Order: sequence, then structure tokens, then C-alpha cells
Amino acid sequence: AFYYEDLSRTFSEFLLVPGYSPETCIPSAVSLKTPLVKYRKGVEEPALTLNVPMVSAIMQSVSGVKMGEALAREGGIAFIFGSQSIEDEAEMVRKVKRSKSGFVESDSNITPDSTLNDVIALSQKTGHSTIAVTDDGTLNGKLLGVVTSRDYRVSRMDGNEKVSSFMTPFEKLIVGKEGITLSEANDMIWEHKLNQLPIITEDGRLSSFVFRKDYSEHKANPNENLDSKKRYIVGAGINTRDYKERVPALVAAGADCLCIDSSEGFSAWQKNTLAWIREQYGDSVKVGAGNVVDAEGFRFLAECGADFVKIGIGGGSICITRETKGIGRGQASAVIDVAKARDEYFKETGIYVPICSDGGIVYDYHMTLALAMGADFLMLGRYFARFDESPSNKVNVNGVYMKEYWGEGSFRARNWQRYDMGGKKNLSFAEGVDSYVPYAGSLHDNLEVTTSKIRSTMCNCGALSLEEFRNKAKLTVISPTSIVEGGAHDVLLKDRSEVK
Ligand code: MZP
Repeated sequence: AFYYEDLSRTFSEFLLVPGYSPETCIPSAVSLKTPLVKYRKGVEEPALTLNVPMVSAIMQSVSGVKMGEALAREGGIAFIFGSQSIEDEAEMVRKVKRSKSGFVESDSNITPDSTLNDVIALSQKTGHSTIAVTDDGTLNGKLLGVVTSRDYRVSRMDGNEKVSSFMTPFEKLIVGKEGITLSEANDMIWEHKLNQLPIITEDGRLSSFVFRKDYSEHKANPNENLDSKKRYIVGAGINTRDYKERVPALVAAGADCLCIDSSEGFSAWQKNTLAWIREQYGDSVKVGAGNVVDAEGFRFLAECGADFVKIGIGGGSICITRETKGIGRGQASAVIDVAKARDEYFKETGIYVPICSDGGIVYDYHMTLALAMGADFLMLGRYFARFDESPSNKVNVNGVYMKEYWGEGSFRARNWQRYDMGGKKNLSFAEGVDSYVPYAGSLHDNLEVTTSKIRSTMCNCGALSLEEFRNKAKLTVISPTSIVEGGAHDVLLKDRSEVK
């Protein structure tokens, strides 16, 4: 047998050591943008990127239509669960793609006289990151500009300032610029962190939109409905059994990205699935693969044509694979190993294949550590299952609100395809459990806190982008006694809820 020299380690065994933070390194200046799919780094832009490095798990109890809408709105992506009929999964994808996005409903009453606080409150209430301001506060009125809540300009404004003055930079840039070039529009989109750039004529009419995804320009009819211009991006899970029927249905439904959902991805079945997709669709259909836990597994899937590679076996909160089968690897060791393999693969081929750390995140700081160790983005189950937007029931257990959360390998999910290696069906055994997780409220509120913690730690390490972060990060393995030292200790806690 081959023996790995290092111990199999997990996130709680590491800490980041701060680096120098220049004055420019403030949380509002940090970008969490990250590639979702492979690309020739330095030569082209990735076809799909995320503004927050988080995707929701391909699970019945996590990723349905509401999760799809809510996470896309925040700049991430949900992967609709595949352990359902092809028709039902395709319908969920269609529903997310059909949903309205971008601008708030016409009863929002945000007019040029509204204050910034009004806009912030509305944005928090609705979860909309871009708010249109029209002359009469309805979507039928004249569009005067847009306010984006996510660009943190608000932090530099006086809270009582009128929206109209806040909009000034937009008006200066956009109004009367009907003839701007696509590259000028592109610059503005990045500068203002917009997904789409409305171009407005002198008299306030909408003349066209430029989209971030491909910078294509869409000529608008001046009376065109604003709700109709933008579509959420959404992913969907597939398996290595019925992919010849499932993939075409999901592509037709508008899925932006697919992912092979399997507990163990270093296999001929994943190779065959990827080969078939490339044969049928070339590179136009984006598909991730996994899961693997070492460099060998990564290289195999990268060479098979995966658009991203997912890491993690046995670390999921509801997972008992390590107990039942004795396979897996500590999630931190797996991420560190695979990140090295990704970088070597990039040096050799010029192709950057993003990697996703899947499962095992308990605290928000685990996400930060996974990103420091080289993960491009994270897949989370338990984290998202706690929110209003997950599809499971909210129940009262002994006076405390909980959400149900069950593994795809549990008897409840019966997702045997995820674990199938051929053989008799009656020999299937559970690799996951059915559980409760504490209800935590809305996705928007929680994600805002989580990402602000990540931004803050990145600043402690002197990094403004995720790439800079993993290059600058200094990590130390910690002893069991320093773990004790890291929590509140030797005091009698008054309120445990303050400890998160
Ligand atoms: P977590 O975020 O709850 O810790 O882990 C979520 C991940 O666990 C999923 O993305 C998936 O890879 C994995 N999973 C899902 N179901 C099971 C199971 O039943 C499982 N064993 O391990």
C-alpha cells in the first residue's frame, strides 16, 4: 500500500497569520470575484464567473427554485438537485431562468427624493442589488438611473443624502452617452460592479442595455419593461447513468452550468459522461466533475475535460461515508493537494481549471481558510439548508426553530445513482443521515455577514482579490491546546448566542 506522509488534516487545525495591510486594503475594496469554469488565464476571460465564491450543494434539502433565485441574486450559483425526474429538474431550471431579476417591483416607490437609507432598506428587504429610480417611483415612469447596493458606495455617502445626488456619478457617466463603445461600457460595468449597464438618453429614456456576461448590446425599445432584461444564472446536477437524456433536457431548459454529482469521481463513468458531453456540445456546455481528494484525481478529471473539479469525500456534515466505507481524506489536506495540482496543470497547459471545496464547512472562517488554501469557490450544504430559501420544512423542535437537512446518500433521499457502482439494488446502504439544522433566517442577511468576515480577514492578510489572497496567505497548523485558547475561555459566558 502507498502511505501519505502527511496527516489528513481539516480546516479547524489551521490558522492564518496576518500579513501587512496597506491603507488601501479595506473590506469595501475587496473583490470576491472568481472563475466558475476553466479558461486560458491571461489570454481570455472565463465564460462564467461568480461575484461571491459560493455555490449551493446539489441536494434535495438545499437547492430548489428559491435557492436558485436568491443565490444568483447575491452573485453565486445554485446547483438544482438531480435526484428527481428529468422533467421536474428541467422545470426547476426553467422557473429560475424565467424569474424576474435586477429591478424592484413598481410599488417600491423609490424616487429621486428618496434617501439612501430608503434604498438600503429596500435592498435589504427585497434582496435586490440593483434598484431602478424612475421619476414617479413606478416601473412605468422614466428611468433616471440605477443604484447598486453592492458597490459599497453607500458607505462613503451621508446617510441622508438624496438618491438623486447619489446617482450623480451614474448620470455623468451614462446620460447622453448613447453612442458609447462596448469597451467603454465594459469599463463602467467593472468599475461599478454592475451586471448590466442601462444606457439612458438625455431625456431619461432607456436606449439600450449592455450585459456583463458577453458585453453584447441589446437595443431597447424606449418603453420596454425593465423586469425582462436579465436572467439569473443557474446550475444543475447530473449523474453518470441517464446523462444522455438528462443533459439535453437541462440544456434546453437554460441551465448555465452542469455538474456531475457523485460521491467519488475518479472513475471511468465520469470520463464517459464528460466525453459524451464534449462530443455532443463541444465546449459550449459547461460541466463540473468530482469529487476527488488528491492530485491524481484532479488531473484525471481535468484531462477528461471537466470545466471545474470538486473536492471532498466524507467531510459533509450529513455524510457517513468514512464510517461506512473507510474512504475519504481530511478536507484541508485534500484542498491543499488539489490546489497544487491545479497550478501545475495551468503551468503545463495554460488552462486554469477552477477547483471547488465541497462540504465540511462548519464556521465562516473555514470558508476563508479554504479560499486561502487555494479553493476558487466553495460548495455548501448545511450552510444554505438553514435559510428561508432552502426547500425543506421549518419545524419547531423543543421550542427552537430548525430546518430539516438530509444527505443525498440517506434513505430519505434515495439518490442511489450518486453512489451507484453497478450491482444489485437491494445491497444499497446509506452513506448519509437525516437531520435538523438551526434555522438562521434569510440567505441575504447571512451571506452579507459571512462575506464581510471573509473580506475583513483578507484585508488582515493584505489581499484585495482571491488570487492575491492565496498567494499571500501564511497558514500555520495549530496544536489542540491553541484551539482551546482560540475560543472564549476561562470566563463564564453570559450569552452563548454571541459565539458563532
Ligand atoms: P456540508 O456543507 O453539509 O458539510 O456538505 C455538503 C456536501 O456533502 C454536498 O455538497 C455533497 O458533496 C455531500 N453529501 C451530500 N449528501 C451526502 C450524503 O448523504 C454527502 N452522504 O456526503
